[in-house]
Amino acid sequence: MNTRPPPCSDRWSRAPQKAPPPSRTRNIALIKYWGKRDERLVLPWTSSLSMTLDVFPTTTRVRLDPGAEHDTAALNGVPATGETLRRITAFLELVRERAGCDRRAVVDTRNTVPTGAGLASSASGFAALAVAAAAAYGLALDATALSRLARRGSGSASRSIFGGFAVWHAGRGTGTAADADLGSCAEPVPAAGIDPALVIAVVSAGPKAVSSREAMRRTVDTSPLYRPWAASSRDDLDAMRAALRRSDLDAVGEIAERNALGMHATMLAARPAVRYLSPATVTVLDSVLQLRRDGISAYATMDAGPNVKVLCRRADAPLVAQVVRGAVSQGSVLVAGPGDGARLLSEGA
Ligand code: 2P0
Repeated sequence: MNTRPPPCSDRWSRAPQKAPPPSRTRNIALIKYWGKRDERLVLPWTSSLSMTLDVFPTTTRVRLDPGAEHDTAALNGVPATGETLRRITAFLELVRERAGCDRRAVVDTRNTVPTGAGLASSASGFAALAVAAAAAYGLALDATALSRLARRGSGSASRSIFGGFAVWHAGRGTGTAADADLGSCAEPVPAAGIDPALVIAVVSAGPKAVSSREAMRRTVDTSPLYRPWAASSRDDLDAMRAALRRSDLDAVGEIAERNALGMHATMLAARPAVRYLSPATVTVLDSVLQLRRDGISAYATMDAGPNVKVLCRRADAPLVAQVVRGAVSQGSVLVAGPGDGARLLSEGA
């Protein structure tokens, strides 16, 4: 068996996919990932399920630099430093180990969404970096292997390798053995029968006070509500998959909303509490309740930030967006649909 790694390459690579249409790697979880059982390997306590979006693309270029002693990275043209650069370098180390190549890399990432505002920028960032870095270092990885690799950068990135709906399996155990074979990775979930939209209310585009990584750690370590939520989240996932199979958007939305509210309850019960939701969040949640009272299927989900994503039928999205816009005094509202997973762009695309 030939176990030699593929040769280093100096070519540029970019992820994801060809444009137009733009690359689409951001995902919003309908069953949340919240809490790791193994921090180093980014193994979660529970499985999660998300929809990859057709908005906010991330485009990442990776070039190997034979003369460089360190990796360098720029986010929207600004050199990365501190924890951001450390995470990128740690991720590139994984790729170098697998490729048997120690050349340093130059990473250039362009995000079209505010970083750190609870709109899942690390998911798209590490999914794009996984695809681009694997190509630059000459690693031929299938989607499952890319998902496992992306997970090591940021858990939710494992789901962004796939388009549409994807489930990230928690897997079992801890340590390197737990990551053997298929381990913890995402796979697509067929959901052809529903035509969903997510109306995204950006009530604050500022960076969050507590990183999701720190907030998860604190929740797992101190919240008395964490274990009950994790147990109910496993049931929610089964119910969600069944709802997607029968194309039942109302059930999908109800399960997503209760799962997200439960996740935020676990954080509120952490010591000290983590509270991402703001008064503006609650105002949008009220407008979603009113939509339902008026007979419109609309369901909310929130991540590690105050912004609200409202799941509805695509046909109802203009009305839902109008109502949500009325509830958002400052900020913006946009409509997303299901998008493609992370892919390589051809140079010049
Ligand atoms: C999710 N979030 O499922 C959940 C819901 C936020 C709330 O995944 O520590 O940036 O890098 O694995 O992936 C945000 O967490 O965390 C996240 P790390 P990540 O989308």
